[in-house]
Amino acid sequence: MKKIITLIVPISLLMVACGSPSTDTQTQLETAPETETMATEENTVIVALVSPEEDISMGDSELILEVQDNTSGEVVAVENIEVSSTMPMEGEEPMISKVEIEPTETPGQFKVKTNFGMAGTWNLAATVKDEKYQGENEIIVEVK
Ligand SMILES: [Cu+2]
Repeated sequence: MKKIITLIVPISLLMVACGSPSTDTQTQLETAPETETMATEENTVIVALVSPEEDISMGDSELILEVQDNTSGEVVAVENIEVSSTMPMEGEEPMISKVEIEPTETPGQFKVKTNFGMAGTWNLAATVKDEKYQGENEIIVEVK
């Protein structure tokens, strides 16, 4: 009889021990993500290609990129963006093109000069580092 009792007691202790921490985790999950989402959505921007709207040809190219609020799509007047222009190549190093960026008269819009040396898919990797706004995205360009 004594043996059976000692076996039952440790099991019920284990069940109690497993039960209480999981309720703690649940309350933490309910509060934490809410504040995180609010903080990032307010400050996240993307860089979008606004011109040219038509096909882009091989060779020297002049593009207009615009920094936009990730939620509303409105132009955000940041002062600087970084852009790299690369083409992934099968079995080789990616092709990398020189990129020149100048601000335009419209705040939040930038003139980007690059050279697409080959027809196909190019990636423009854009980064915004601003005191208030942050964003990083890729613009895929199909060069004809
Ligand atoms: Cu290539």
